[in-house]
Amino acid sequence: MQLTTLTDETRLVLANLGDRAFGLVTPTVRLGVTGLARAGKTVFITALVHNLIHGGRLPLFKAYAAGRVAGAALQPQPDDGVPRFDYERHVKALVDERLWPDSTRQISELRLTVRYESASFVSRTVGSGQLHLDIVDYPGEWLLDLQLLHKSYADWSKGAIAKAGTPGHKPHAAAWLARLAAVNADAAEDEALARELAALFTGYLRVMRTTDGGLSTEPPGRFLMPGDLDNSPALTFSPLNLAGDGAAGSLARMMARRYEAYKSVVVRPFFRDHFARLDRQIVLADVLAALNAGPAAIAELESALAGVLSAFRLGRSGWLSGFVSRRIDRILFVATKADHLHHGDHDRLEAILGRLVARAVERAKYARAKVDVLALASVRATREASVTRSGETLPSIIGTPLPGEMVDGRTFDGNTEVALFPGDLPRDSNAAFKADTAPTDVRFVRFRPPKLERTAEGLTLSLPHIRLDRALEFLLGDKLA
Ligand SMILES: Nc1nc2c(ncn2[C@@H]2O[C@H](COP(=O)(O)OP(=O)(O)OP(=O)(O)O)[C@@H](O)[C@H]2O)c(=O)[nH]1
Ligand SMILES: [Mg+2]
Repeated sequence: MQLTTLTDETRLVLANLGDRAFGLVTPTVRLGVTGLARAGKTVFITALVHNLIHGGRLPLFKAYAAGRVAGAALQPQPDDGVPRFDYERHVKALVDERLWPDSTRQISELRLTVRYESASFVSRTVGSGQLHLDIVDYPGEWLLDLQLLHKSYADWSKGAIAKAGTPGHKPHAAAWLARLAAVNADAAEDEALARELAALFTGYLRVMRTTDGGLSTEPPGRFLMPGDLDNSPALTFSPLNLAGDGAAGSLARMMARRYEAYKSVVVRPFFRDHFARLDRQIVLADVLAALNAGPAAIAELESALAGVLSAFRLGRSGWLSGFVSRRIDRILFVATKADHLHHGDHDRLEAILGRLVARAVERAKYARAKVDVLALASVRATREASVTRSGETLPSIIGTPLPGEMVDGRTFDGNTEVALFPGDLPRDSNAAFKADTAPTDVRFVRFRPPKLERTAEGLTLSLPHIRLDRALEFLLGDKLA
């Protein structure tokens, strides 16, 4: 996909030149945290910052483990027009109240400055020993819109209506589809009708997001997470059954105009300001939730991620091309919430994720970007134990289920722990993708964040995690060499 206008390109070049100029002072890494709704972006960002600021256990993050990281601190962020990531509130919720953050409703940004000592003598004597890490958090829904950038209104309409007719969608789309069938796209434009269709269409998107584990990935993302654009015309449109391009003044033309406005007012600036300037990317996917919902959800996740990832510029930049346009030179694919499984199953989770993003991995390698795939828990909510049942020893996990979660017919109150055998992922990762297989038999209970131990002095220790340090090493290790 290309950014379509010349001005976009020009602005990007200028922004990147600006970054470079300032970069002469302190090197900066813009890390893209990419993931659909509920994938675990906000928790990941919070855990990353918390571990670096509070001396977390990060043995595989080499510069840090070697004692070369002198400190990390939040600093004023570079973009004045974007709210600050509310790190303190998220930490307080996680650590003090043992609550997960709410779904993100607005964009926010943070800058973490890492002070370090270079491993090489030469850099140590000349190097600045500082690295800025800039990260943006946003509602996962918005990411779905990147697929729209290269789609015309006619193509999008056709695709969306076809999708709504598929078995998993049809029952929920019935009211909207029935109304559409009675609408003549060539009739005169009509604001009341546009509103009615947009409302019915949004209702369908909303139901899809709350059924089957809420894994539906139909854009436009702002219909469900409008941010500050609620009720604006750019958000009041719907696909239509189109005969042709529609005459001037027709409903079809009106809808197409609004669709294009949505792209130029909402999607393109979001992409240009936050994604087109990334240096590195971590792509988070809730593979376990998709596995739990079955092969259709896996297929949906696969195609949504492919659509999203095709929007990014990958590749190692030569000094000249790197000067003109920034490219993503490292990309890490991560299956989040791995603490829901016993560690014996983490390899299988990685294998399934690897299959899911295989095409994106190929593309990245072709562009000579460095790629890795990892199962991770940003915040580890469980511990492991072996439980013996009827003479059989089962690798189990122990955690506190969220209030209202059910395990074996028992409803939990949020204060009681349970030991649970989560089940095994399929040995053969292909099995998860076959349309005729049942959902994977893994028990997926939502746990509360962990209770943190305190030191003798009453200080809380850092948030526990699984392989957050490996992720940090991949994403930042070479920058602190
Ligand atoms: N057990 C466990 N649960 C996690 C972890 N990370 C995320 N979760 C769960 O996943 C939910 C979603 O995580 P968020 O970080 O809010 O996801 P997000 O990608 O920011 O979602 P949006 O803001 O909706 O786009 C949380 O409320 C937790 O229930 C983890 O490391 N371990
Ligand atoms: Mg979030």
